[in-house]
Amino acid sequence: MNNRALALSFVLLVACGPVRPARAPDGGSSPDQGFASDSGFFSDAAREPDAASIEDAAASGDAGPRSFEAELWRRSVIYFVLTDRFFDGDPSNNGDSVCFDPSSPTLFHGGDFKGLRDRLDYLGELGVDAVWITPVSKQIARRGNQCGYHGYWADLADPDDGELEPHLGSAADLTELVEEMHARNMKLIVDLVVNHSGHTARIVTQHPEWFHPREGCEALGPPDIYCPLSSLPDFAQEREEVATYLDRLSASWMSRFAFDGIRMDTVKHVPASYFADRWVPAVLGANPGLYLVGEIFDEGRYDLQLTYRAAGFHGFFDFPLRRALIQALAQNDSLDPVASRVQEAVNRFGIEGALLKSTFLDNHDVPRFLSEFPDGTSDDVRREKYHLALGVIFTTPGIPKLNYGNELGLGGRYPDNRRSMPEWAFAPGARGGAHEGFLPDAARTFEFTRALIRLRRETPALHSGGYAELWRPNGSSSNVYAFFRSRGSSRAIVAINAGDQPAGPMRMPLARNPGIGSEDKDALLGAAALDERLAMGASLRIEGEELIVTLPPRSMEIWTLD
Ligand SMILES: [Ca+2]
Ligand SMILES: [Ca+2]
Repeated sequence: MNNRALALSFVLLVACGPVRPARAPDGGSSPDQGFASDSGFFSDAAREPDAASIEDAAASGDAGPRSFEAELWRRSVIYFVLTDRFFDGDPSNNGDSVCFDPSSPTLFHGGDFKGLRDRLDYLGELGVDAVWITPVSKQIARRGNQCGYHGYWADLADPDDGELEPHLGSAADLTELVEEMHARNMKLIVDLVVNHSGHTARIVTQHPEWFHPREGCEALGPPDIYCPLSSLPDFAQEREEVATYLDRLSASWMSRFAFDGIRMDTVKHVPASYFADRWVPAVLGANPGLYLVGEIFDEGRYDLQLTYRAAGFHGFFDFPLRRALIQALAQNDSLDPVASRVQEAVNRFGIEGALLKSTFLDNHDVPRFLSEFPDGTSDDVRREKYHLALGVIFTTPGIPKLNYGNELGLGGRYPDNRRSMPEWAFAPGARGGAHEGFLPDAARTFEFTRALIRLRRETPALHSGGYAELWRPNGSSSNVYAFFRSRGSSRAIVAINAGDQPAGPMRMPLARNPGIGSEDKDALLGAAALDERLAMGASLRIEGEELIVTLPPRSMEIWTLD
């Protein structure tokens, strides 16, 4: 295991209130138009998710590669790649200077399917086993100073021509990528968009009536759904011919390429009924084994996630937990909101549902986590707290998702949050020292991330276990959060001290914790010792019917028993 002992320093962070993110222009938006988040549509139709019915439907459907395997996905760690910004494996597809300029943040940089395939060894070294790539559809022509390097401006046509974005490579390149990943037991998640097309897509001219009007869209229903997002042509999924077109287009991608999952863009801007009645059956009909994970950019609550889970998605990126982690760890606040979000997700999705949501720190639509710290925060403190945030996403219920560069301590706000992966990243000997925009000595963060990935993979309690809170700050001066997880005979205790002072000894009730089953209690109370997995200087012993825990400042520990 990783034996990193964090340096103890006592620099006090400047407390800073939570800041609402200005969503980076992605997903198709242009830089002068931010996303409206958290607004609008609220459904009281939320009900307990029914993952079993999806599996049953898949199992009884037409022959497909395989049915959905929850266990396979729970064990996974997802790595997100903005394909154009990862690695240029084929300069011959870079095209001319109209859209290609690695010095411009809004044009193509050259990354492609072949480049990702060339760098799978790197992902293997890190230990991730699933990759989410940005959309692969052909993009519209240059618009102002921008081209669709991000993939969210599809140049769709009727009939669908299924064209791939040439900068990313050919169909053969994509097939080779999928095959190589499968040969390495890796899974590929592709990004799809059914909310909108690119601004000047051919289909907009062919069928103007297939899109919601810009004027008067509010009268049609919730503006989040019926009004164009950042002025992008907004599909009217309520029209039969539009639904049919989008169903076929999506199913066609699944039939042509052996993708393992779909990341659906801008979910909350599309009616849940469209996903439930049309889209989910269409894509699962093409491949019943798909993991369906959606983007619901709502940091304030889980209500929409419940609504869309009921429509057939397996999971969503956990934006509320991400916001709580920024508050608690980047902005020196209490861990209480983190504990609250984790518990809330377990309560509302059920543990099986919570295990299939995706935990993460940042993505291409938001500032990178490391840019959320107050100015003047030392690199050591940023690293320590950032490692704690990574620790939370790898140990609380959910599938961790890394954003390319997270594992090297990459910071940045738009457009720098989408900068290209540097070539030194791929050379283990070059990761030390100082690199502009990254935490100093990126190798330390790489090794810590790698250790978390390995520990999670070999510990069923962490990837597939139940959850019981042991401790939260509850307004006290000790900023400590601790929890217990178990799956069969695999058991783990995780404790985090986000405070700048040592914590403990803290006496955490074990025997009278109502969330822990009697078998687990007996196993813990009868254990001679637990295995300390991170070696960060903490201690744990079981005395009477309590856990006695001490933690150094800004540290965490994972103890296991099996
Ligand atoms: Ca290229
Ligand atoms: Ca819409």
